[in-house]
Amino acid sequence: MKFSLEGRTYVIMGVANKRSIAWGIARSLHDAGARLIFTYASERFEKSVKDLVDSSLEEHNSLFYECDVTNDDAIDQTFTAIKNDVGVIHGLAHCIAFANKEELKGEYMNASREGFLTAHNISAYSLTAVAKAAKPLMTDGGSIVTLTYLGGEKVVENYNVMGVAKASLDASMRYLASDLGKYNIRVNAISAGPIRTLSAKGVGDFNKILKEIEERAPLRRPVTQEEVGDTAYYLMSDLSRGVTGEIIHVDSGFSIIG
Ligand code: NDP
Ligand code: KAL
Repeated sequence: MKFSLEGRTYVIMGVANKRSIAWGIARSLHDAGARLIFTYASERFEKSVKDLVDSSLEEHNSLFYECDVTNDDAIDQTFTAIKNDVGVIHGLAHCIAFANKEELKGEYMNASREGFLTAHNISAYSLTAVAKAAKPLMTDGGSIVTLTYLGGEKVVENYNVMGVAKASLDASMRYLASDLGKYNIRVNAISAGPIRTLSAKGVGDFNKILKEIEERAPLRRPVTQEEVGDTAYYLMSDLSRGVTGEIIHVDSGFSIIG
């Protein structure tokens, strides 16, 4: 039996489909009894997210809001609507990243100014923007969790501008943890190993990356959305009440191998 999250409400940002890491987090929090609020980038994803939730989560009382994180007004409107509809939230999962496809191959040096700014805007600044908007709703304290990748700490082929954006995301997470700790709001990141999601599709040679995990990671296998979901559950629950500003690697141990 899980440590119960009954009576608690969590915002999940970044469910695209059933393969999304955000969906692994949603299921884990739902299993622990939490109420969930889903946000998606545009109206065109509303039906697919609602259908997925309705068909997969038993006895849910989830709410749904559109929120394009590049738009400050949209962020304000979303969190104002959530405040009006539920009042208090206890945590937020930020599972959002984007870079233009052409930036995700070849040499980092060729990054364009526009591509660099797009990746940083959506993948890094958005955490700060949503943390600021969510803070007034976390009156009982809270836990903010973001998703990062090893490519922000070490050079990983093809990850390029997204690696630089993840380094910015990691630093943003630590500065936010420092700012928000006095309100009993914790901020942490999960560094996930490679998982085949819509974002991972068509970028780099994913099979080659997974093969290296199978050969070299201590656990000799890739991680799953469920495993990342359960670590997010730990970070959202009081089990992790003394943990903030931390990156937890859920990657079969790959990051320790030189
Ligand atoms: P998904 O493709 O399932 O999710 C990416 C999400 O980002 C989508 O839901 C997409 O929303 C959302 N998004 C993109 N742009 C915007 C925007 N402007 N406003 C709001 N939402 C936006 O991929 P993952 O589950 O793999 O990615 C989730 C997180 O996990 C990312 O931060 C990623 O970097 C990280 N990660 C992934 C790993 C992997 O191997 N898959 C490894 C380590 C980290 P929409 O579909 O509505 O456009
Ligand atoms: C080294 C790895 C191999 C892949 C290289 C780069 C991966 C970058 C991730 C980034 C989030 C992918 C994109 O932005 C894809 C985008 O250009 C096109 N896709 C889309 O627009 C789809 C439809 C939407 C849903 O995607 C988004 N993101 O909105 C990294 C691997 C091993 C690990 C991964 C995949 C890490 C990660 O950060 O996702």
